[in-house]
Amino acid sequence: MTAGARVAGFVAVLVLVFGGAALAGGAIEPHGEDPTARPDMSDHMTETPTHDAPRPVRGLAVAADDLRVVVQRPELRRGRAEQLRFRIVDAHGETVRDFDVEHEKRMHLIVARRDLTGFQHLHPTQGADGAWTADVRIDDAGSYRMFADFSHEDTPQTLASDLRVDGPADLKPLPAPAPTAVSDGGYDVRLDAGSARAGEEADLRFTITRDGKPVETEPYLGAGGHLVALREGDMAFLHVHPTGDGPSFAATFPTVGRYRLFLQFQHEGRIQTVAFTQEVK
Ligand SMILES: [Cu+2]
Repeated sequence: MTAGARVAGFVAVLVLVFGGAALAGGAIEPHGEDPTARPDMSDHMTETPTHDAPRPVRGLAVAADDLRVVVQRPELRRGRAEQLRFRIVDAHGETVRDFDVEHEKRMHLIVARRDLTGFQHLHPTQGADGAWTADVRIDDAGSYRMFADFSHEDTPQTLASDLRVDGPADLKPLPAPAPTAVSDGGYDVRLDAGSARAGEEADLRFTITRDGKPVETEPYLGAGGHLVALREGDMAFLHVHPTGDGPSFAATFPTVGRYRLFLQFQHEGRIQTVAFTQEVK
């Protein structure tokens, strides 16, 4: 299979997954090598995709652009300190060793359960053989996704694979959308997402207070905060980028539906994590 055919196939699968909702919302779809793979989308594009534009949706596949994530042992024991080990391999199965620094790290690892709970953001270390290792502890059983988020040859990639944590899983429904949430360290966070509409860039602004007093975040990974957005239903991983100095971000939600936003920020040297459900019309 040629690289072009592979990418076109990947795009075709995404178009099937998003289906009519994407068309109705005028969503920007990931770019492909072959624009004829989705000729009926062209009228609905809000901007012309280029090879340099980040894909608005990533993380649905173990492989893209001739790169693949290989997890050494995807079964993890519950409630134990485990080592999660994985490699990025190229089309020949060779381990990729060179990664670009993005957000101050060469590899970002996101782990979350299928019900969008249990979010973790880790920074694995690379061994001499090119493999990445992260210390991880997962306390709740269930099916998890791991996202390897990196940039290789100036192209951002998010490759994802399943992890299994054995035991009875107590799956949770997605919390209803709410403008405020409390971080794991007790900070009150308010989200102003404006009118988040499918296919349009949304301006996501977070206001953080503690005991009623405004909190100024410290730089974290080279920005005012770090945001991961996952779509309900398939855990599509959205491209989000920071805007300005504070915890504010631009994100294009590709379709209507619900998304879980995981904001991380730093204050007094500690990382806080807080999650929101965002409805997109
Ligand atoms: Cu990271």
